[in-house]
Amino acid sequence: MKIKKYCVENVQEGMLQIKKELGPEAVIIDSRKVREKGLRGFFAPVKVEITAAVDSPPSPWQATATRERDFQEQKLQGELSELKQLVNQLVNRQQKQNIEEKGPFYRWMQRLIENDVAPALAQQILTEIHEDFAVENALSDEVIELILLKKVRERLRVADLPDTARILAFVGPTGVGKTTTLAKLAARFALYHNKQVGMITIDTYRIGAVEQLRTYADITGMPIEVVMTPKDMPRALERLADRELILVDTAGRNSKNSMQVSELASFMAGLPTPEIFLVLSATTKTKDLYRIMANFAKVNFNKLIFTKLDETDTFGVLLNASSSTSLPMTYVTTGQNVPDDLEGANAERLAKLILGVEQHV
Ligand SMILES: Nc1nc2c(ncn2[C@@H]2O[C@H](COP(=O)(O)OP(=O)(O)O)[C@@H](O)[C@H]2O)c(=O)[nH]1
Ligand SMILES: [Mg+2]
Repeated sequence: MKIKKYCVENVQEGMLQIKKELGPEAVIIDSRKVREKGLRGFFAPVKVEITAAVDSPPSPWQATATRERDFQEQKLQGELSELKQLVNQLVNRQQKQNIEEKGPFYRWMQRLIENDVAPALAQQILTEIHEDFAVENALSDEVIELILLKKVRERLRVADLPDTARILAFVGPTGVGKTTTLAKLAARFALYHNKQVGMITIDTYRIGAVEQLRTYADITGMPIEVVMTPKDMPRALERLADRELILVDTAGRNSKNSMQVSELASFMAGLPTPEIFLVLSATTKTKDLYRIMANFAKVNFNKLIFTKLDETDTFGVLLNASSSTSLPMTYVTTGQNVPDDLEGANAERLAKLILGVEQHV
């Protein structure tokens, strides 16, 4: 940097001089009024002292280095902004793709799946809503919830027991609550509907299980017949000819054992126009549930009962079962108490449980 002082008559004159000597880049860094020293100065007009500065001109090699640095910097800036643009494009495309993949009803899909509704079924329900009602944004959460409830309700097949039903048989995996449910229904029909109820048990594999129902029959004074082979069935039915309602208990068959299921089917074939309930637990995994339903198909069950609703917080399996078969659900059970913990299947209430709108059984 070059610094120079000028003592001039006035600022304009100074500026001209500075520009001429130091060039147009020069800047004034200070200016003040001064008098010449001595008596002469006292009478002479006041002068102006101006300090001006200018950057010394760069050496040729420095100038080249600076140009090179500027060029590199510019290049880098260019590359950076190109990269930024590219990243933005990628992010936008990814976001768009996510929305397309997940769909506008994604969080409702999550809610259904969290409640154990089979993903394919959840997708199907939401696609229907999407087709009917355009986009999610147009609908409030309350409205979407109502539409979902309606869709779930429609898919849940429920039906009362037909008035004509006389023989009710209970089949299903071991320990789901067949005997308990039978006892609940027997007590209800006898107590609340004044029906003459009889029982048949073909629970020939587990002696204890026969005893379970026999004890119950003894307490209630209901007649019970134990059937050992399909051939014995007509005789048992004959002995219960005066009964308005006959409930048939079966041994918990391992549905993976197809011979046992075939045997069960031959017992069922001996029953005149029976209502055959496949009893399933609400705690069953969906995959197992599909397998159980397929394996018991031979038995020709025509209604479903879900037990142990009190033992789970998610109820999607009820919907999965109901929509994978055209068969209706008739009862659900909600605890071990005989005869209290049993309800007629109510689509409205079950839909609320399945969606998690209602938490408790
Ligand atoms: N928590 C609960 N337990 C149940 C329900 N239904 C049956 N149980 C219990 O499940 C167990 C097996 O029941 P049981 O009727 O013997 O099953 P089965 O082998 O299918 O005849 C027993 O301890 C029952 O008290 C229900 O709805 N909720
Ligand atoms: Mg049993």
